Parts: sequence; C-alpha cells; structure tokens
Amino acid sequence: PVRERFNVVFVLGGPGAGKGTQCARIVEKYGFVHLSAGDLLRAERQREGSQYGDLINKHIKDGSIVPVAITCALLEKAMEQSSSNKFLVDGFPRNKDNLDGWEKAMNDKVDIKFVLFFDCPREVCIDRCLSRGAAGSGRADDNIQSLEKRLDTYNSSTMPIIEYYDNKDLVKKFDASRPINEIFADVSKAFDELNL
Ligand code: UP5
Ligand code: MG
Repeated sequence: PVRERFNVVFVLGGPGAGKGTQCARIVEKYGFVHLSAGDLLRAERQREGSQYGDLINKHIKDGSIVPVAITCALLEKAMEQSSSNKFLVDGFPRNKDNLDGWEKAMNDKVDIKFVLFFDCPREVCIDRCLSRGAAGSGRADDNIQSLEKRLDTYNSSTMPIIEYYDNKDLVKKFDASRPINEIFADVSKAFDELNL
C-alpha cells in the first residue's frame, strides 16, 4: 500500500529564538514528533562509521550550512522510521540548497501544513545562546564568534526561505522575545485550527 503523506510543520527563526523550546511544548500538547535538523546533525557526527563528522563539526562551528544531501537524508530516515505521521522539522530548510534538495526528495511525500517563524531580535538571540553556553550547553557554537556567524547566515540565507514560504501564505509569525508561555499561547491557536 502507498504510504500516507507526512504532515510537516517547519519551525524557523534565528539561533536561540526558542525553536526547540516551543517544539517541546507542541510535542507535549499536540503529539507531534520533533525533528531538529541540528540535533540530527550533532548525533550523526557521533555515530560510529559516519564519514561526515569533521564536515559537520566545521559547519556548526562556522555557523555555515551542511550540504542538503546529508541533512535531508537524516530527516527522511527519521520520518520513515517513525510510526507517527506528523512532524515538526526544526531549523530546516535554512538556505536555497536546503530548499531545493528537500523539494526534489520530499515533494511527493509530504504535506507542508505551515511554517512557524519565531522572530527574535539579534541581541536577544545572542544573550540567550551565550547564557545557555555559560550554563554548560556543551554546544561548540554557543560562543560569540560562532554566534555572529550564525546570525549572519540566518539573515542572508534563511530569511529568504522564510520569505519564499510567506509568499505562499504559509508563514505564521510570532514575536519570540516574549515569555515562553505567552508565545506558546499563540502557537497553540495555530495547532488548534489544524486539527491533526
Ligand atoms: N529560551 C527559549 N525561549 C525563551 C523565551 N521565550 N524567553 C527566554 N528564554 C528563552 O532556546 C535557546 C535558549 O533560550 C535556551 O536556553 C532556552 O531556555 C532559552 P532554544 O529553544 O534552544 O532555541 P533554538 O531556536 O532551538 O536555538 P538553537 O541554538 O538550537 O538554534 P540554531 O538554529 O542556531 O541551532 P540548530 O541546532 O538548529 O543549528 C545549529 C547548526 O547546525 C547551524 O548553525 C548549522 O551549522 C547546522 N545546521 C545545518 O547545517 N543544517 C540544518 O538544517 C540545521 C542545522
Ligand atoms: Mg534548537
């Protein structure tokens, strides 16, 4: 039998905007499966036999973006292996290469329901990631040098992707500088309407 299409919600926003935090709440309340592209890449570089460890490390530290073939394969594998049919794809697609690769591989397999866009000022992004680093996140990119690069990449490469989806009327934008619960109250409205 033909598999049902995967229902996908993309979750975008700058470093530290709160993508992972809001996704955890959505999982709890709406039963989605959370797939953070960054988490999948961080796990892949630890996997024994992975050829991509050095390449992934370099991109993460430089705040640049891993080639889509690697990221998309990790996302697709995670979806295929799940028994769920509704996914939060967090932190992807981040640039044109990601978008093109995803559309080529996944267009026939997925339904994009909408795109959550957590809009957060640069200074707030920096403060949150530096605090997280100081609290012992262990992330190689929670330092000011990497953060400046992550934010530049976000502005130059990811914002155009958000605009691409906005032109398709798929973007739901949230002021992510507010307290977590306030943001989640608005996010909840989008999922209540979705009925999935
Ligand atoms: N926090 C969260 N919400 C808050 C709020 N409303 N008020 C106050 N504090 C709040 O939150 C960050 C911190 O802020 C936490 O301490 C949290 O408690 C607090 P979090 O929810 O983790 O934010 P998030 O947006 O998920 O931040 P993250 O750092 O994960 O975002 P990035 O987009 O930078 O990281 P990601 O893991 O997606 O990517 C990392 C790198 O991987 C990229 O730079 C890139 O090199 C690579 N990558 C690819 O190459 N391709 C991909 O497709 C994906 C990643
Ligand atoms: Mg995250």
